[in-house]
Amino acid sequence: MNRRYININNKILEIVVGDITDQPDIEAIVNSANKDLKPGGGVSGAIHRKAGPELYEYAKSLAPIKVSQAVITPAFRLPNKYVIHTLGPVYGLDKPEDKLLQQTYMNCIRLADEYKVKSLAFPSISTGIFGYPIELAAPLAVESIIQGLKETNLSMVRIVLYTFEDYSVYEGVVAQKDRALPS
Ligand code: AR6
Repeated sequence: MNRRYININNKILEIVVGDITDQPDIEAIVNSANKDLKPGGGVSGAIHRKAGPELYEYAKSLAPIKVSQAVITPAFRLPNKYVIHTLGPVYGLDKPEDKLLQQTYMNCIRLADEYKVKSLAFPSISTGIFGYPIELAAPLAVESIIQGLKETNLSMVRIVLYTFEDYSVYEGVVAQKDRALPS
């Protein structure tokens, strides 16, 4: 199994194994960016490669961004309408990292909602180059997204995990939340 969802007030939180740049049924994808919104590596390298050079041309006028801030651009050659660029906390450097990570997710969801986006896909923010241990980041990500779904008009949020190992960490968190939900 590499896909699972839970129902939050008739809205969906879904986790999948995949590539954030290959989510054609989703209106907006989130870029785990650097403060200058440059292509970089990891998720942001993949997003800029697929979107084309127009993305950086457009995004650079919005930089620099602060930790947990979110900004929105068109998605250019990606199969989505928008890219929401955000800056997650660097583990061990930006404090308090748990609050900052939660705010990062919330600011993306609120910005998506302002743009009337109904479906949004996140990568696992800060758990690559920024070094946030995924076991600590996953529950914060899932809790923030559940809160965001409750507070906004979004109807679905997908978390796209790059590896089965990362997916199984999130799967454990989602399974626990599912058991705690009223049936
Ligand atoms: N689709 C989905 N997930 C991915 C993909 C992909 N194509 N590629 C990597 N991941 P990272 P960060 C996973 O490093 O830690 C960048 O250079 C990856 O396995 O992209 O927030 C920026 O420019 C990991 O679990 O983001 C910043 O400088 C997760 O996505 C900095 O890295 C996040 O990995 C941001 O670091």
